Amino acid sequence: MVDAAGGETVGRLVQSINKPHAATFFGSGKISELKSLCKARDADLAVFDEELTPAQGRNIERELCIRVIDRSELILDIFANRAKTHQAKLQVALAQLKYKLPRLKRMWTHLDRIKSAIGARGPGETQIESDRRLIRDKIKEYTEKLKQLTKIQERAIQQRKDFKVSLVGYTNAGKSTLMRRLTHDQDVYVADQLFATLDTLTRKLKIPNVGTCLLSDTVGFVDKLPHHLVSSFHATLSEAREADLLLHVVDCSDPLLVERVHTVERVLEELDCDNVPTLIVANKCDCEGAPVGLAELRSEVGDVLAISAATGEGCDDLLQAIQDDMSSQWETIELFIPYEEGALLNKIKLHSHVLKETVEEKGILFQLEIAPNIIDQWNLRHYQSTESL
Ligand SMILES: Nc1nc2c(ncn2[C@@H]2O[C@H](COP(=O)(O)OP(=O)(O)OP(=O)(O)O)[C@@H](O)[C@H]2O)c(=O)[nH]1
Ligand SMILES: [Mg+2]
Repeated sequence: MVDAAGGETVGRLVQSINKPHAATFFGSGKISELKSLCKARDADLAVFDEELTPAQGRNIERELCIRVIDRSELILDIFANRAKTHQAKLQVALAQLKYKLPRLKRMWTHLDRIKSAIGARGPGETQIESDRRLIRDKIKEYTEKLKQLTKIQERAIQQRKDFKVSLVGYTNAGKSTLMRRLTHDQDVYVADQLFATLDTLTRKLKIPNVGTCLLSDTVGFVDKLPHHLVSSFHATLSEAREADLLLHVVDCSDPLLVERVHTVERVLEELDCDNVPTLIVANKCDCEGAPVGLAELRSEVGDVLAISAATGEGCDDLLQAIQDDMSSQWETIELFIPYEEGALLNKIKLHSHVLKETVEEKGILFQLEIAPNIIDQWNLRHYQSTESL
């Protein structure tokens, strides 16, 4: 993950501990070992793959004499670098401010030293207070802005009449590649990097026999995603929350795929998306380790759809599954369409399952199954037969 932030890993130290040391996370022996390693490899930065408390960060930094960051800060940094749109930037900035607030003291430790030298509560203290106030004001402002954006976005999504499908999943699982494959849109950004996609992208997708749906590609999740970031991304993930169907894309060549699936499920729950019908799509079936992963996934979550977004294998079955899901939500309705509405007659036949067709003097009486969104879109209630079902 350090590479994703533009850094180069020069050394690694692992220790399994049941309970982290309250003051320095690792015990003093391990911290000395880490200090020597940092010196020997001339490291500029130490990254902890866990969240450190503000005090731990401060203490370790004092011991190592180099900058120390934790997993959350690293993830926030990657997100900050990738954010392109106003909304994504605002979301990351908000998460960074919330992260920073309890850690401000650490940034003022140099003033602490001066303070002790002159023996008084120096300017550092007041500066921290005013910085804290400034950050709190900004957090309030950004939260308000994001709330507005979320509202606008949710309203816009709810107004879309089409069936909505969202791609969700762990970062690098192949969501954007699948989006590209299904929509034939070469502009979808695909990359072998963490968090390649930060902004939701929505495209129309034709589904044979049942009309169009809206397919959205969303930001990928990761283990121990900073909590502030998850809450900030509420707006970006409106698409997933408002979806009629979620496609949970899993990289079945990933040895940690079962953990990844649970991570994604946990984040979806946090984002109130856990009530949306979900289909697990096992991607990267063309890869070497895929059969083992696929078997493991099946024993964990039951039957899944195996595909390869790269080669296209299984994608027709996926379209069929979307089609089945769309049509399972169809409504049975009886409509009387007069002959003068010839164009509508043809359109209806094309986008519904006609159960019964009775030719009458002035038009045709249909009993059919059709998507609720099409009924609204074409104002079909207007043609509903009085004896309708
Ligand atoms: N072999 C193989 N590679 C794939 C497949 N699907 C995607 N990839 C590769 O996996 C990497 C990640 O693909 P993306 O589509 O960017 O993944 P993503 O899920 O959108 O990732 P984020 O946007 O970071 O969440 C890229 O290098 C893709 O080329 C597949 O079916 N088979
Ligand atoms: Mg992507």
